[in-house]
Formats: sequence, C-alpha cells, structure tokens
Amino acid sequence: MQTKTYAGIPEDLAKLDKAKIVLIPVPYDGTSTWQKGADKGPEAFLDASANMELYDIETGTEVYHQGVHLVDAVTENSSPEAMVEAVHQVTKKYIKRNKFVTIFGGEHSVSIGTVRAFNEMYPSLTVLQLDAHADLRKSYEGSTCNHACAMYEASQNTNLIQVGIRSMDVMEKTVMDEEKTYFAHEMAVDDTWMDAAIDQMTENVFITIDLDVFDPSIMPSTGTPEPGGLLWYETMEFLKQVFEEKNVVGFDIVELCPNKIDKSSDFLAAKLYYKMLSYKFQNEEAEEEYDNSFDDEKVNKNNNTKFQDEDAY
Ligand SMILES: [Mn+2]
Repeated sequence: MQTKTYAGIPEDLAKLDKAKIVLIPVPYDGTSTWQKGADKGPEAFLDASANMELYDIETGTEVYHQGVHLVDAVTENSSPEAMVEAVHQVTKKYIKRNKFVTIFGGEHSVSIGTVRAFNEMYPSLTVLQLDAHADLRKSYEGSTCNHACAMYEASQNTNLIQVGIRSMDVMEKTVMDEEKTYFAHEMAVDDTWMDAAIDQMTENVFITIDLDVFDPSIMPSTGTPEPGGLLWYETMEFLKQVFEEKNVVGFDIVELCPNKIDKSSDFLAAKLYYKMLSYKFQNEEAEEEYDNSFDDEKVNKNNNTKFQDEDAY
C-alpha cells in the first residue's frame, strides 16, 4: 500500500472512487543502455511534487481538487515483456474505471504497455511522442520491449507523431514517417511546427513525454541527454494548445534519472505533470463526473483479436 498521497493532497481527494485522475508509478529500469537510474524516477518525482505550490497561476486553478489517486507502483521486472504486460493491464483497468490515467516511469519501454492499453480503448488514437530519440527499432538486444523500441508498435498501430527528434539510427528511417516527424534542428528555425503537428492529430490523443526531449540545460537528469532540446515555455505553449484543441485521453512521462546534485530536473518533471493536469481540467468543475468515453465496441473487438484480456472484474 502507498502510505503517502500524491503531492501531499488531502486523503479524501486521493481516494479511488472520488478521484478523476489516477497516477501509476512504474519504477522500471531493466533495459537502459547507458546511465542507470530511471527506476528512481517516480520517487524523486513524488518528492518534488510534495514540495510544489498547488495553485497554477496560468489557468487560475487548483487541479488537485479533481482528485488524484496514487496507485501501488508496478514492480514487475522479471523481463521487459512481463513489465510491459503488467503496465498494459493496470493502465487498461483504470481506463475502464472511467479515470484520466497517467503513468510516471521508469524508462521508455514502459510506454509500450501504456500505448497498447490506450490504443485498445480509444478509436483512431494519435500518439504524440516528445523525445530526443526516434525509438523505432523493431527489436534491440534481443527484445522487442527494449527502450530503443518504445515507439515501434505505436508506429505500426496508431497515428504516431514524433516531436523533438535529434538522435536516431539510419535503419530507423525505414520505419519513420518523415511527414509526421518534427526534427529538433528544423523546429529551431521554423515555428510553424506546432500548428502543423496539431493538424495531423486525430481527436483522441495520448501523449508520451521522454524527458530527454528537453534541453539538457534545463533537464540534465535523464539517461541520455542530447543537446538542442526544447525549452520550457515553447513546450508549455504547444501542450496547452494540444489540450485545448484535442481530446487528450491520458499521458505518460518517462526517463527521469535523478541525481543528488541536480534537484531542478525533479521539479521540472513535477511541474510538467501538474501543468498537464491543469491544462486538461482547466474548464471542469471539481464536482462534475469525469467521462473518459472510451470505446466499448473497440474494446470488445480488440479483445477477440489483437490482445488477450485477462482482467477479472
Ligand atoms: Mn529518448
């Protein structure tokens, strides 16, 4: 059992039946290739969140009144495949409970499970990936559930839009849809990318943020920092626009790799998460019921075909 609530919010706002928002921590770091430590990400994120102001100046809201339920961390790590399946099932379980489901990793392979769940539950899903890396390898080091493969499945099964990319293997070009890829070096000199990317999105959008999309000057605590990344306000401007124009159905944030010296990255992650919730719920009264309107028909159809559903409830 979790003993703390998200950001230290009152316990009655953290109860599952009351909360519109569910937060699933996944402290998994089984396949990182360079710096280890993403397994410490959720804890550092939660610590920083507990020390953050909960009034959002920009939206004039206190989104925690919508209720945030922090569930037990997914700790399955016997194999990358088993972790992905565990994340897939837990994510789907809370979508079915009519919650706005958010996930904090862990390394990026966590997102294979989250995307799979959202894609089963929502028709015509767009996956908006903010990342320095393309992550489009079909398999890597013997597994299709390696962090380097995080977006391969999404590229095959969803409308994948990649933003901030500045590192990839030439082989990934065979999988990549360059029409839907926004490279960092192009974004730096052309600010039409925000509208162009939003025009390519379907109504239902799942957002996956690899924190290495940010410039290492503001986000050094990540496994594979790459120069030339996004800054804070341009990212907020873009996210705000996506939340306003599309139905964002959920999101995950991955690859916080905390260290003792740099606390600002933990706070960036905490603030990013809270900002995204603030944008999502800025026009909703706390008393209203949340309706995540997942597609029952699609769920049933998919259960008979693509994936096995072993949830018992
Ligand atoms: Mn990355």
